[in-house]
Parts: sequence; C-alpha cells; structure tokens
Amino acid sequence: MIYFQELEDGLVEYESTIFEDETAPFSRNDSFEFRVFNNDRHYKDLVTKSQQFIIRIFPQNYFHLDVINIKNITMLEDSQVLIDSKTLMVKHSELQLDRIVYTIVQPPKSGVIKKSIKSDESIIREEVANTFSQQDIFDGRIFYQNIQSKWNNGNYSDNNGRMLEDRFHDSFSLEVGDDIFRLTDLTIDVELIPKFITLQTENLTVSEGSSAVLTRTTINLTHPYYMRYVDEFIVIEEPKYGTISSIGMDNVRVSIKSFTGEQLDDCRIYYQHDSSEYERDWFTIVARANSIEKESLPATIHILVTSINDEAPMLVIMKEINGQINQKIQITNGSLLAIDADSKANEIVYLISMPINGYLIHSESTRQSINLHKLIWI
Ligand SMILES: [Ca+2]
Ligand SMILES: [Ca+2]
Repeated sequence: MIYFQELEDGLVEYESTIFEDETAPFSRNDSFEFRVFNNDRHYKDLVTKSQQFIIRIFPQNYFHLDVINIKNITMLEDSQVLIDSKTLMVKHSELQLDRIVYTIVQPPKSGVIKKSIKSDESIIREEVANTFSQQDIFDGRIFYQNIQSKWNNGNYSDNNGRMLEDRFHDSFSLEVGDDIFRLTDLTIDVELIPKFITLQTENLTVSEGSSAVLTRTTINLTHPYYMRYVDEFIVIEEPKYGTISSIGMDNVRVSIKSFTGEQLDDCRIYYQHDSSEYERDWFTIVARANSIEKESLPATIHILVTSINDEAPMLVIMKEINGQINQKIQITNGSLLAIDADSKANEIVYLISMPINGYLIHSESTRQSINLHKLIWI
C-alpha cells in the first residue's frame, strides 16, 4: 500500500533486480498493477479499476553510440566518392539505422556532401545534404563530391611558385544522434590526389664547362601518389649550351632525351655545360606515367652559368695612323681594337712599349701636345 502523501514526498522507489551482467544491450519492460481507493472507512468500496504502471529499464550502455567505422578518404580531386558503411558507421543496440542521424557541423571547404534521392522509378536527383541517416549510408545514397573550382581557381601553386599543400586536403565534421544520444566531433579527412602529375623543379648553378647532378630535389614529384606511377622523365626542350647525359655503370656519359626515377635516385643524370660563354641556359622536362597515361605540365630548369676567364683577347682591328709633326692624334677603337669572349672591355689591357719619336698619354690626364712620328706596340 502506498499513500498519496508518500508519492508526493518522493518516498516511493522502484528498484530493478536485473543485474548488469544479466542485461542484454536491450531495454526491458517491467510493470506492476495498482488500484486507487479512498482510505475513508465510510467510502472504502470506492476503488478504481486495476491499472498497469509500466517501467522501462535501460541497460547502462543504452545511452551509448558505438562508432564502428570512421575512415579518412583518399580520392582524385574533382571527382566524387561514395560514403559507405566502411567509411562511416555508427551503431546503437536498439535504434534502427534510419534513427541514427548525422548532422554536418563543419561542411567540407572544397566540396559538398550530397544525397541521391529517388524521386521516381527511374529518375534519381541529388541534393546537398546537411543531415542524413545511417540507413542512407547503408543504401549507398551519400557522396562526397570534390569541387576544386571552389578552391583558388584550380591553381596548384601560389604566386611564388610554391605548391599549395592545403589544396590537397579537405575535411568535414559531423555529429550523430538525437536529443538523448549524441556523439560530437566526428571528423573525416579527405586527401585529394591532383588530377595532373605535379612536377616542381629547382634551378641549377654550374661553372662554365662543368656539370651538375640532377636530383630528386631538382626534379620533385610533389604528390606521393604519383611516385609509384611515374616511370619516365622526358626532355622536351634540350639545353641550348649543354646536354643532359647519363653516366652508365662503365662511367661513360651518354647524351639522353629521357631518364628514369631510378637514374635520378642513383645520381646518374647530369646537366653538362658545353663551355660556351653564355651565362644562362635552360631545358624543359615532363614527368610521364605510362601505365596510367598521364603526363605532368612542362617544367623548365634554368641554369645559371658561372663564367670562367679562359679565353684570350683577340686583336680584330690594327690600323696604321698617320700624323704630322707636333700633331696630337687620338687613338680609338677604330684603329686599335681587341675583343675577349669572356672578359669585359674594361678588363682588356694593352701592354705597350714606348714609341721612339713621341709618347702616349691618357687624354683626360694631360693636355700636352704629342710630338708623334711613329707608334709602336707589342
Ligand atoms: Ca670563358
Ligand atoms: Ca678572357
């Protein structure tokens, strides 16, 4: 017997006798029957009909959602990928799959989450989804679509030619559950594989006539995905003042038009300068993955050549000059000119012996007249 006042004072409790280890991960029902009557002896026959008081007993883990799968995504940029149960799966002991509802808290920055909806027998339309259920995932209706045009106009590099690493990553965050059950901070990272083979090159400096080894730093495949596919680097524009050559096991250098990654790794590929007197050279390559029929955009390697002064001056003009007694005659390049392939004009020095009937002066240092009959030089 329970009195109204006892209920009012909260003195009545139900205690479950199901031990925790007995409970399956399901809720159970218990109940008791009761009737209400008046405690006044004059009216004690006034009794309600028997009623049932139902108690639902939840196991302790009932309020717990199990994350079965949450996996990051690797995919080609500008494509779409199905989010299946292997990528995202949360379970609950009793909730049906359609009651497990995901909400996108932080949407992807270079893509969208889409849900395909069957509006007719044959017509399937897609719409951007902010919420979806585990059942939708199970039915194969949820996609992540990458749209790179949302991101920086599709550029791979910034203004300084550096690769935009962020361009190859995206992510989105979800919550799952309802008012009672809620899991927050579920984040899926998306690694994006560029559509094109991304090739980044560094410039070289060589001394005139010498060579420089081409390395993986000089010729860099910036995305690891393509490392295993690229099997050839093709020289599409050869150097103007040198050659690309490989050094074989027999240490013989051979001029080549393509080379492999292994040759690069083994430091067997060289740029060889031809000793000409130009201070710049360049050549252009592409990386090619034959098995997947893909090629990088062309990349040009510029070469700064450190000049060596190994060329002697050559006398190109030597004309006799005629003058009168006591006349000062200017000697210019018109009558005396030497040129040098790798020295500047102010580095060319004329060694002279003294004339017999006159002398040479620097015109800006003296204004004396020259008594010149004959000019001799050695
Ligand atoms: Ca030189
Ligand atoms: Ca010289």
